[in-house]
Amino acid sequence: MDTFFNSIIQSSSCDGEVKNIALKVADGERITTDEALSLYQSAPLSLLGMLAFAVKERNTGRRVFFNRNFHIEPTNVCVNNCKFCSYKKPKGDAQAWELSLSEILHQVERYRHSRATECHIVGGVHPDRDIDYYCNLIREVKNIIPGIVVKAFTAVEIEYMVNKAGLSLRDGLQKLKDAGLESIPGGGAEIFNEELRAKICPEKTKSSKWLEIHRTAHQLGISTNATILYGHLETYAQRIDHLNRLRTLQDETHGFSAFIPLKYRHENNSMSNIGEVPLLEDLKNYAVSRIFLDNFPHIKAYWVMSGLETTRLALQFGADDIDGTVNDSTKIYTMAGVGGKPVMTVEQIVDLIKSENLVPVERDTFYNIIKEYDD
Ligand code: V47
Ligand code: SF4
Repeated sequence: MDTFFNSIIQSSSCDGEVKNIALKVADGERITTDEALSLYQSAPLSLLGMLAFAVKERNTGRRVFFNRNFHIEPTNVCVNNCKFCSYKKPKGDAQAWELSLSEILHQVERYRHSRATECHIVGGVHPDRDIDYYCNLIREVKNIIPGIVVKAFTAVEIEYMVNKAGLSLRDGLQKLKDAGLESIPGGGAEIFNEELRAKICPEKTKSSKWLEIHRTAHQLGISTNATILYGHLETYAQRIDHLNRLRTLQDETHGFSAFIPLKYRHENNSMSNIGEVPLLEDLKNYAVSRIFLDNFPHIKAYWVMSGLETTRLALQFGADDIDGTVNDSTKIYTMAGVGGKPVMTVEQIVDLIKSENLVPVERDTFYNIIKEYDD
């Protein structure tokens, strides 16, 4: 560890316990769950930022990754009733949609010549669709844009379609893989603590099943992401428990690419009364996630969810990825009250990253480098 860094830690005003944890982090040592709790509870934000940025720099230097992607949301009709969800609507509701295959493919056509490398497909758990429908959808997307990576379906959608087909998890995932599924997004993780999960999303895939789905995907060579939904009723200890279950699985499989903290957005859902946590919590959460998840290659600040100003700051607090160009067909966050259009050009992304004195790097889904903007 560099002596300058060491002297900043020694001279910081925090207590001895936090100083010792900071020295451990600076030395590249793994921290325990109790130490992560101390960081949440007692570490000054400036120290957390410095440590998280140092960890990020050790992993990926001054690079910040993004990709050219677009989202498809086939439906917002869903068999579940998550209390934080502003997106799900009952069949027939004026705000419900159930796109037909040809409507979806019409959307995909718009990106035929866009140089997009990833098609992200996620939606509600529709009661009438099945695994054959989704396998066909993947094949058709790849027919229109050969070579595009289809990153699709949260563990929640996968559990439902695999059960409906009467397949084992392994066989269901293999079938999706054979159809062209190469990556699974991180949604549906929410918060693993069973008691709280039962309160905020009672019907959803159980925590152990979410982890099993990702474990099996990793075993089959399908890369995945992981998320946490934070800023609602959870405690710091429950956040750390969530991170710890992910870190433990990652030690076993090494199949996660990125961890994505998702801040609970409060408009138009049945938990609206609890409001949203302040920016300070977002930054703390990025920093502790970067420090604790020492085996996760990337921490993503999903700009569509966090907004551009928080995304900028997140890059100074350990995040090294901001997702991609996206497009206005994603509605999860606009319906939950996040303003602005969820679409950025590559130029805007590059400018945003450069304005933080960092180096924009266009990547594919698997973090292979496509172009480094280091001029
Ligand atoms: O699982 C739903 C979240 C997730 C709200 O893997 C909410 O690259 C906040 O997982 N406030 C789906 N969050 C989105 C997701 C995702 C997004 C972008 C990239 C990737 C990736 C994954 O959205 C759900 C849930 O946790 N969510 N409602 C809300 N009101
Ligand atoms: Fe359905 Fe997903 Fe909304 Fe839950 S968060 S109700 S699973 S669409």
